[in-house]
Amino acid sequence: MLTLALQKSGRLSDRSLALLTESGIHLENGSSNRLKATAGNFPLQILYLRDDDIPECVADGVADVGIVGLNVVEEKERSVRVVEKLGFARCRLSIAVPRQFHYTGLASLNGLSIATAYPRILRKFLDNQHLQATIHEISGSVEVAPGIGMADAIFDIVSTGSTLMSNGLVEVETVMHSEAVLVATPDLNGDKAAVLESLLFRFRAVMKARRYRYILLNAPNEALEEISRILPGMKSPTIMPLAMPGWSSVHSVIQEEDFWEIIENLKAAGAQGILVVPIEKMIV
Ligand code: PRT
Ligand code: ZN
Repeated sequence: MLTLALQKSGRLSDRSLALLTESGIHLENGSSNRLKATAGNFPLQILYLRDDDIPECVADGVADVGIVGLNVVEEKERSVRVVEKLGFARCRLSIAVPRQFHYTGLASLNGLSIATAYPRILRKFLDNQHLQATIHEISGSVEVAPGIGMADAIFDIVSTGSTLMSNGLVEVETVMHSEAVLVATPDLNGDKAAVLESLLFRFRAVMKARRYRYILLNAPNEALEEISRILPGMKSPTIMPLAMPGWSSVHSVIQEEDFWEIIENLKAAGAQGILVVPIEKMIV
């Protein structure tokens, strides 16, 4: 049995649970005020914790693995192994200054006081850049610190940037990029390591499928060569004759990020009746 620590409630919770569900893992005794749950059909137990406690619990072996933001892993400096990036809760940790501040580059940070809930990550950055700034550690609402005269600048999580903007702040340096990651105790034993491998296999199949789409289209036979060039597929596209002479149906797999460009090229090459559908799992 493997023990997985998840955030109890917050920005990581829904997506972490969705990843389990899409991986075919169903949790029992999942009532709302829960501390623990077990999976009915997979050797997995869930511990629900605050995200800040997850690196320590995994490092101490209270949980074997956990899902937490990379920013929290780096800040806590516990001995855990990052096993996989999970592609959600993406954000960056940046330094921001008031709009009226005349920022001309890193040297402008010398002598400032910077408010943050991530003092260790900020300290490392300042030391690496040989900058002298004072770190003012606060735990919440960091973005209000310059407005109330508590600090000159802030170092905080940015996603869309709208929190900074509504507080009259401008992002001037991005220090790190973060996303949810799967972390593990460094020395998992044989049985637990095997369960982790099988969990990872499922997570990877789900994550890969999310990045791809299945595409079906009809095309005149003379366009097939060009269309096969546009649609490489996992090996090569599947081509089947239609009942109508001179026409074929083409099936393939495309990356979501290339979607619009590919569709335009396909139409220009003569494709018709294009259907694009999600893929549930993808094992290559
Ligand atoms: O209660 P618990 O301690 O478990 O949760 P928490 O309140 O500490 O964390 P939570 O749930 O807010 O965030 C969990 C993780 O989500 C973070 O550690 C990040 O890894 C990730 N994440 C992704 C974010 C954001 N995006 C985000 N936008 N965490 C926080 N924010 C906040 C940020 O602090 C700022 O106030 O959103 C604001 C900025 O957002 P924009 O869109 O206005 O730029
Ligand atoms: Zn937290």
